[in-house]
Amino acid sequence: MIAKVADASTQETSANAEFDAYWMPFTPNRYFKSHPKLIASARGAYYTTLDGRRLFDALSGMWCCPLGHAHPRITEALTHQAETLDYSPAFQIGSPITFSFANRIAQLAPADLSRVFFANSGSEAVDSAIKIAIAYHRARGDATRTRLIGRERAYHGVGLAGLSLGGIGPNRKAFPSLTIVGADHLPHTYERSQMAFTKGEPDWGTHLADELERLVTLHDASNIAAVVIEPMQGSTGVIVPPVGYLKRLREICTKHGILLIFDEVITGFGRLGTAFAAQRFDVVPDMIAFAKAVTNGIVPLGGVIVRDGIYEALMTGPERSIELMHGYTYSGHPMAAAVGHATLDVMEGEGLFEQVRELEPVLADAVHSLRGEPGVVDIRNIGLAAAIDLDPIAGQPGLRGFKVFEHAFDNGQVLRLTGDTIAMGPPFISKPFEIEKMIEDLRAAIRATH
Ligand code: PXG
Repeated sequence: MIAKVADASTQETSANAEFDAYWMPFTPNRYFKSHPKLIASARGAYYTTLDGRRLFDALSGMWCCPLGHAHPRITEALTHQAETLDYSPAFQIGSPITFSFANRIAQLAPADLSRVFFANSGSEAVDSAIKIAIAYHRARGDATRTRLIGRERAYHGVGLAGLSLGGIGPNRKAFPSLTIVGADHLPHTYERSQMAFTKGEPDWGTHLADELERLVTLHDASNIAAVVIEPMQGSTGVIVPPVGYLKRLREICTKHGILLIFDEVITGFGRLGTAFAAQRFDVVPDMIAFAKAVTNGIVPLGGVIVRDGIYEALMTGPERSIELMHGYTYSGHPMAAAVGHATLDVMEGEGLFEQVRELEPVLADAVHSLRGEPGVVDIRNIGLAAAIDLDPIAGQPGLRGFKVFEHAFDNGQVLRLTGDTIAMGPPFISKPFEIEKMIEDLRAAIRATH
């Protein structure tokens, strides 16, 4: 089929051959290709569309660009590294920049989480953490510990392990045979009747951590390798953990010898005002999976930070034998390490974790001022993350959220949509007035689409 080829500088094409080949991820492809939303460039906290409109980046890319776009320090690091060492093999050979970057991440991590395994995405980070957990138990003679515990409403990426642990029904629906046998799920902690419009951590729901005891009784601790948890559930709309919930999970895991893995792909590197959510909630997990903001989203990078004892337990066998049969062509990519260094230079040099803490009440006050707007049924926030739930249009779940998202896109900002939930995670470099404007523009979108 020869589709109509239109001028790409306008967004008025309905069917456009240019769009045929690219199968877009997590996107309604047919709708997009007749209603394209195209970004031409980005600088600071703003995108520019092909037709020249400026849009506020209300989700920091996809939670991954907290320093904004085209940061000169990052651009410089990228250019310099490309000219110095653009790639070197990841297995059996290393480059100093990867080692120094791992050291730096380890320094930011809590307690004795001091070993860093690199991957390229959040999905791979989760896969890697799970393989390390299972290998660790096996190395200690606990080879039956292979079962995994995730949570309803969780998102751990799209790898087979993350899919199995994840708790988002529609993501799993088409792939029942691909989910790992043995992953069970804790209940999620969201109960609107108990916590609607809570600022920060809800008081209700701590008891839901005790459901882990029930799963331990069901499966037996001797079969369970790890519990994998997003400290704050991001993708399903900023579900903030109940007060004390994560501490309780930690206690139960410790009691039963189960590893606790925090998936900090969204919360890692400052989103909650501390390097990791582990520090904000004062809970030390056994591993932290990270990605996204570690390189400000500019070069793909993910990884796992592992407690020293786990690494040590795996350092066995003959000196020249590989201790963990796992890794990626791009593990520890020098370009990613260079950009990661630059990202941390900026985060540390400009005190951006503190800045997030200063902006948190600005976002909280602004977003909670939407209470009472038509169809707003809940508002949640923590750190520089917030979400609102909209009452669905009868019989058409998701349509209301989509309309708000599109209205916002046409009127100055890129929000995040999941169903009838709108999420925001503005860049750390945002000014208070920009956060307030983001909310006022959202208010306008809510009113216009009601
Ligand atoms: N774990 C968590 C907690 C995530 O949020 C992944 C793993 C997977 O990462 P990769 O790099 O494989 O995509 C994620 C990804 C959103 C949104 O708007 C969230 C993600 C991705 C895209 C959009 O909520 N999270």
